Amino acid sequence: MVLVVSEEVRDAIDARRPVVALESTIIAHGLPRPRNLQVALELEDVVRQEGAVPATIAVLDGRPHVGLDKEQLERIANEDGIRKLGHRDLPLAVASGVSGATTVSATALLASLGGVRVFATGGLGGVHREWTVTQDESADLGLLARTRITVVCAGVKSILDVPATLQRLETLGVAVAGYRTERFPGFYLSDSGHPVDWTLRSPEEVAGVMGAQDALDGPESALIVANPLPEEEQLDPGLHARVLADALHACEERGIAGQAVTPFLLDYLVRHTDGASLSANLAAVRGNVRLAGRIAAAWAGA
Ligand code: PSU
Ligand code: MN
Repeated sequence: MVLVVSEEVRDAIDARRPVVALESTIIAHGLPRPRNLQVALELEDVVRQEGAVPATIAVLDGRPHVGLDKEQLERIANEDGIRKLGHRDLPLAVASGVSGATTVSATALLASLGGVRVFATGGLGGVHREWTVTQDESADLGLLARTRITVVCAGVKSILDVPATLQRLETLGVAVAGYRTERFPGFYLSDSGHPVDWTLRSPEEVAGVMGAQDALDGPESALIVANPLPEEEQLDPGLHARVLADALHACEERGIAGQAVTPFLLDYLVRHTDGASLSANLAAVRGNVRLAGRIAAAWAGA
């Protein structure tokens, strides 16, 4: 088995204690140094405060890890040349012995292989604007259509075409529920402007849906729990609209494509909002990680 599950995570899974998977792309490619390491440690702490075990996921020297120690987290945060790995990159990274941070798609796959059912992130990837020209749709969506995992997120990144992404999730058969909201969250914004069909109001209700997924035994698809950040912590919507328009323009002008698009846009927003988008991003991730801890606890008790 190439997968390395840390002893703490393995013990928790064996004893049916709560575990929350965390992605590493946000650490290596989504946040500036040295803030990224502080955040990585803080997120693990939030999971622990909820009585769950954190399992940050990454590939180190060709070995996929579920659960990192402090030294390993430091490598992901500070080493140069840490690649960005979607799920399709995993065999290539393993065979060539490289180190990389995992996106939502690779994290969800490794978490599920390691026996972890609950996963927290900031915002999912999805269908990019200009999709008709670039065909850029994050591999996150296809993987979530094939993986039985519960993902707590603040919706999909607002740099995307949100209604097209919601449509793709419907087509792919991925369950989506708002957490205590009838509106689909907008990542940096509490409300993307689009409704959700289902609303769940407690960790126990989420665990109930997870149980129903297993009982129905349909396709191995995910459950997306869309958790909005509180309105008082969101990015100013006017500022968001203005800077995002500039960011998309700059991206096109510089001919940025493929895997580089998402990190470029997120970084552009941080730099042109005086860090306000970073605060909103972190607030969203923190809230998602906390909720994921509670859901994992409810699931372990179910
Ligand atoms: N959410 C964040 N920051 C990030 C990402 C999500 O707050 O950096 C990452 C996730 O790992 C997600 C990836 O899976 O961006 C999507 O990239 P792409 O569009 O290239 O699939
Ligand atoms: Mn992409």
